[in-house]
Amino acid sequence: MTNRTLAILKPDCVRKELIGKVISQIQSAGFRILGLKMVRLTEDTAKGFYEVHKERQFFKDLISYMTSGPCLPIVLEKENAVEEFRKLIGATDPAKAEEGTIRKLYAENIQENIVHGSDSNENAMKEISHFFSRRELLEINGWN
Ligand code: 3AN
Repeated sequence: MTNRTLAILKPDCVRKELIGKVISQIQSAGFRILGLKMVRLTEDTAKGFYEVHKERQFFKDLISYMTSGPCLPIVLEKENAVEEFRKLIGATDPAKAEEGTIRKLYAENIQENIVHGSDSNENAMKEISHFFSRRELLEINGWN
């Protein structure tokens, strides 16, 4: 089934000037870009986005990293987008990620891991709506 996922090129991706390389790899893997913007997360947005991790000991560090600079939320479409995108980015910990994956190629460590990908269709829909209104996606490519 064709579906959507939310990618975020995280602040380390922007700082390391890897935006072009990572987007190129995403497009070469057959994902279609339905929406893309550059934003600076506020503390509240970052906390809302990562709410599932709020009890974890790394939560505070995660929020300060994700608010440390601009990032790029991107709405992607493909057959089995969620699963396929997680394959393309590799494991959360780059040391455990497969060769050729985005995190294996570019990520520093388990926290500064370059890119986010939704982990289920349900979360993808929620995460997309954190950053993109239906109206704006409808305006640019007829998708709502
Ligand atoms: P993924 O991004 O692979 O879905 P999650 O959802 O478990 O991984 O974690 C969300 C983010 O939290 C990760 N991308 C990473 O930045 C950070 N993170 C996850 N686990 C750790 C950890 N053990 N130590 C530090 N940061 C972590």
